[in-house]
Amino acid sequence: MQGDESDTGIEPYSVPTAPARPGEQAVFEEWTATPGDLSRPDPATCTSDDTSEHAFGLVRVLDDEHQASGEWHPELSADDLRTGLEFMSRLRIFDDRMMKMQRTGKLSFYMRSLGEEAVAIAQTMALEEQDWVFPTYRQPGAQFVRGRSMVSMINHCIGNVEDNIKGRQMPVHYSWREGHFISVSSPVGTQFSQAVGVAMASAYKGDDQVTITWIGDGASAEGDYHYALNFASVFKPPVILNVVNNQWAISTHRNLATGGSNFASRGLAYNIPSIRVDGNDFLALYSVTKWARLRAGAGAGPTHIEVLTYRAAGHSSSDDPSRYRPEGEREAWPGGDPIERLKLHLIAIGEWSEERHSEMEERIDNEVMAAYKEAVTHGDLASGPWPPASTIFTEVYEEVPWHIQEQREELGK
Ligand SMILES: Cc1ncc(C[n+]2csc(CCOP(=O)(O)OP(=O)(O)O)c2C)c(N)n1
Ligand SMILES: [Mg+2]
Repeated sequence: MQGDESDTGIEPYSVPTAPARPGEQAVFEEWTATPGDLSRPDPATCTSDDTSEHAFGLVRVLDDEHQASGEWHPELSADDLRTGLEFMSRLRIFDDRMMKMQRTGKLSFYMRSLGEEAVAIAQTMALEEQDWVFPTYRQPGAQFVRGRSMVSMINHCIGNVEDNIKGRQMPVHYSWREGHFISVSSPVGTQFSQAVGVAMASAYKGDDQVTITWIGDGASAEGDYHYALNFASVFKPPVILNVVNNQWAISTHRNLATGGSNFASRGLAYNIPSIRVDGNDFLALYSVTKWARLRAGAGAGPTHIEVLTYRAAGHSSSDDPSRYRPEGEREAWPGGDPIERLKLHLIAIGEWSEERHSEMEERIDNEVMAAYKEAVTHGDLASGPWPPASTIFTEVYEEVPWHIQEQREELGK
């Protein structure tokens, strides 16, 4: 859609729209990138210029026949690949069950990672345990990698007495100190600049702690993204900055955030090595993140990554994507499905089977149901018990401000 033309014939503004809406044919640009197209530069000495092809291209390891090749092949063991497959399946099955709980009134709200499971799982697996994780609501999967129990996650989603953050956050806005998993922020984008600040602190203190953070394509249109890139560019802290381009920001198409250009290449303008990666290719995503971790650990500074993927589900339990997306878009996505692709790769190299996969799914589903049953022994949404009302006022301020104190006295808690 174009704005009114002035007398000079110059269009004063343009408002990009989605390429297809309901009732139209789902369209995606064809992917021409194949594994082996792009070299893997030395992480310690790589400059931003060395990554110009990586920022406009696409790092892939898995091909259409589910074989892995190219310089970015991470050479993970079959055990590690099976672990990744299990974590991704766990996240999908957990999400599926929790969404059903939400639909039957047992949870107030829910957000799934459907189609994007590789993002948090592969990328967190590529880190060290001590590294800081600054997620959005679309990376709860990092907690599975770090060993958080499903019972503890469900306690949070229900907001019962065992919720580790005592009902102070919306469901799925997890916070987990033991896993270095920083509280998910409802105002989108804030975590990006905070992550750079924490990475600057790590560098200052000389810790071997790298920070990883993610932002959505939509949220990358906010100032926080640019502040973060500028500070990262100037101070070169050990940080991994990911833009998860899943094509949609609720009902807004990703081209409204970029005007149609790509996300990865924006990092080049900030002199930060920048790479675009197939976000549904577990091996490519692991490999690129490991490379960024090596750079950060070697004192070579930040890496900017565009994770190219597709949000297969609605934005949240409050959303109905059939109102704004064409039918069949998920099937038309050139990157396929991350779980299916890793499963077929493992089968292709003789390390997995459909039978083992079904058994694993059944085992996980039973675990999720058992975890839910255990969680509700600590209280459910409808009848509690919930954290005491006094916790509205505690554990936030070292010294409680007078107006908060006044409100507490008014409530009598
Ligand atoms: C500062 C701010 N503006 C708007 C919102 C409402 N909101 C929540 S999520 C969202 C879309 C974000 O899309 P994107 O960044 O692409 O992430 P995705 O949901 O696709 O992972 C919006 C507009 C918000 N939470 N915070
Ligand atoms: Mg998005």
